[in-house]
Amino acid sequence: MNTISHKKTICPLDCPDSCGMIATVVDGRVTKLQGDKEHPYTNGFICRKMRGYPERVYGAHRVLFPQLRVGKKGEGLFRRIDWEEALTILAARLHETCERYGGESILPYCYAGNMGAVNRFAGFPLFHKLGASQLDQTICSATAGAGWASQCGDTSGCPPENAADAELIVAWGINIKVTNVHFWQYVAAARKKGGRLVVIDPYRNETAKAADIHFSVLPGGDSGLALGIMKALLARELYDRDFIAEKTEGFKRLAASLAGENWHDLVRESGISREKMEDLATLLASSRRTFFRIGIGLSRHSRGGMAVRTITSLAACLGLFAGGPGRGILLSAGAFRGEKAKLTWPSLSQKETRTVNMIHLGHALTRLEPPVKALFVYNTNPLSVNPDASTVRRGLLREDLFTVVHEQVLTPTARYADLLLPATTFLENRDIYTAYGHFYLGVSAPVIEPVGEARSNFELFQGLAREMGFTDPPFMQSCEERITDYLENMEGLPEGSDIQEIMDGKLVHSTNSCSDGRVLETRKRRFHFAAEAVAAPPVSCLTTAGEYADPDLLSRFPFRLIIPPHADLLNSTFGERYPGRLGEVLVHPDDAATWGVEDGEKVLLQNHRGTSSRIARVTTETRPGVLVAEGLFWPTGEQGGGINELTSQKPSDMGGGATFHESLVTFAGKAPDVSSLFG
Ligand SMILES: Nc1nc2c(c(=O)[nH]1)N[C@H]1C(S)=C(S)[C@@H](COP(=O)(O)OP(=O)(O)OC[C@H]3O[C@@H](n4cnc5c(=O)[nH]c(N)nc54)[C@H](O)[C@@H]3O)O[C@H]1N2
Ligand SMILES: Nc1nc2c(c(=O)[nH]1)N[C@H]1C(S)=C(S)[C@@H](COP(=O)(O)OP(=O)(O)OC[C@H]3O[C@@H](n4cnc5c(=O)[nH]c(N)nc54)[C@H](O)[C@@H]3O)O[C@H]1N2
Ligand code: SF4
Ligand SMILES: [Mo]
Repeated sequence: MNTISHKKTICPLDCPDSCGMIATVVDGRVTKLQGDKEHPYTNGFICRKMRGYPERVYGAHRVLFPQLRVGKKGEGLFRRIDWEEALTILAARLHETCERYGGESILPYCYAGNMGAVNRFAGFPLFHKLGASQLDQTICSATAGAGWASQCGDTSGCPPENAADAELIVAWGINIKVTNVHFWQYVAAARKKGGRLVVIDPYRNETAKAADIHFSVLPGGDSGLALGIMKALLARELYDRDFIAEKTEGFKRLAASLAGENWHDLVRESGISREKMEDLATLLASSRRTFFRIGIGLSRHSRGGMAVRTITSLAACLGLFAGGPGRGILLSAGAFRGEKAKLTWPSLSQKETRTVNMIHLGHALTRLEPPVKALFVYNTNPLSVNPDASTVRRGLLREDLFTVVHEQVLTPTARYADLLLPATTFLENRDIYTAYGHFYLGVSAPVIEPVGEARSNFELFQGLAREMGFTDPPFMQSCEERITDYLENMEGLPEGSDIQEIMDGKLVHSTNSCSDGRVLETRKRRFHFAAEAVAAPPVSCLTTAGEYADPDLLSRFPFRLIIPPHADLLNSTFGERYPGRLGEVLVHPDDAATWGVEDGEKVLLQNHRGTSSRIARVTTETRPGVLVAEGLFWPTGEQGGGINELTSQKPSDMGGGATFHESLVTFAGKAPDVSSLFG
């Protein structure tokens, strides 16, 4: 007789939806994952990526035991060792590296493969103790977060549920149907009542295809667009006077600055005509209930922080921060705030050490002085997700670099490991999850025993610290203790919350929610149109377009390339399902005709940083001059590198985030046909 059970768990992936799930376990093996019907936001549904997760847990790509490299770097050939030997080698190597080159020669590199708060930050205490280089985790939301904070302080977003009563939902730089699928239920509910969906995005993505109106803004053009809309609102005095008077500061400065912006520049930079901007202003002003759902995608530009600043300023002009039914603004929930130090333990460090911006990994591994001698990668796949991947690859090839990778599957990065360690999946470990797209928090317990010899990030680092002889209290904590400690005094937890109940799996909704109009009532009570204390320039305005404004590069590489997520991948996770797949690049028919690109043809995209192959899809879904390559697939070497070989280490305007959607490229081996110019 089989033993069958159904256990609750939470999706750990870096996705705003953080779904509640039910795992079916048969004889100790997970056979099925389904959406939890009792989780109000998940509503019984999960995406197709995660429905297939059990195959990943037991699949051929899984790293099952510790291994030492036997082949050349990058070849992916290893021999099996046991954990005892692995920890002995690792502890000795880290001690030796510290002694010979100093703690800063160790670079930890991690991100959000697992969003659980404990496992995500599990290495920080040990690296503080070792005096290692610190990692500035900028790769995703740092720019958008800095843009938001400069205008709105630490105010939370509005709950997505508000959108169900909206007359107008604006999806601004977010592909809801791909990256935030559960939000669609509120769009559908609003539309049932006559509401409309506006999408602002450079290409006709899945969400734009399903929208009522699509504004095809130029990549990096949102500040131009939002400024134009505000200019039109102000000219006709169509703004929320009461809200502006009661809840904001600096409006006059914004008005004066807007008067100085000229329409010609705003139209050129946004790619949207003045008439369309005025129409959109009228539409927004006439809607009593508007909800802005803002994505992170629009911030991956040289003007990314400014894009968020101008859009939040527009939202403030419309009074959306007042919240209420059908009204609101959501970029990132910010629903719960625990003390991060209880996860990372900076008090363990004995001196200040250098900080490396993670998007500069290529530089750090090839040029940084004093050099990085040991790289410890966990919870991330930098060779696929980091900008300027060819420089990262050069770094990983260094013979004098000792690379440790703790992974679930043999990723492109894992192939370069000197020491490869097996990691558990979320089904095999405990953790606590908040979400950036909704307002619930939950703790999940292991659903199955670890597969093979896998160990969680937490277990790995606790074991390694003890192997290295460290007995400070944080290294002696159990996972339960760390979670309980983190939950104490967490902002957003309802008063009188029973921590034990949460530990046992009770789902909690945040009290930071603004559905009753309290959005600006956290610490900093007002919206600041003029943010001089924290950001320059102080008021929203048109700033430089970075690489897209570089005449030298534009002459050689005339296409703007954006690289948004793919529905079948989560960043680079699940790449193992599509070995060698190139992915597509969307090319407008006019460009295809001029450059002689055929639909279905394999094209080599190229710039001064690298090359990457894609299959051309000729379509009006994109604008002329703009190429769209969805997804971070795992192509093999001969086909050119992954798509991030084309992106740059240049940081955005705020927060040190990446400029993933700002690469100029050309088609290698092709030239434009200009014969029509000569009649
Ligand atoms: N299926 C799937 N879901 C995911 C992910 C995934 O890889 N796959 N990734 C997850 C992660 S880590 C994150 S951070 C989120 C990110 O999800 P989003 O917040 O949605 O951000 P992006 O996906 O980068 O881009 C969203 C949209 O922004 C558009 N865009 C690019 N440049 C501009 C611009 O200048 N202006 C405007 N208006 N739009 C622009 C892109 O074309 C894209 O359609 O999604 C998460 N969810
Ligand atoms: N061109 C371009 N590049 C991008 C983006 C883009 O839009 N365009 N998006 C960027 C964004 S938003 C982000 S957030 C980053 C994401 O970058 P990453 O955080 O690297 O995300 P993933 O590609 O999902 O890789 C996570 C890896 O962690 C592993 N993993 C999962 N759980 C665990 C665990 O518990 N322990 C250990 N040790 N490993 C685990 C997974 O197997 C997976 O290989 O990529 C960025 N890169
Ligand atoms: S990836 Fe997102 S939508 Fe899919 S199950 Fe996880 S949280 Fe839900
Ligand atoms: Mo992200």
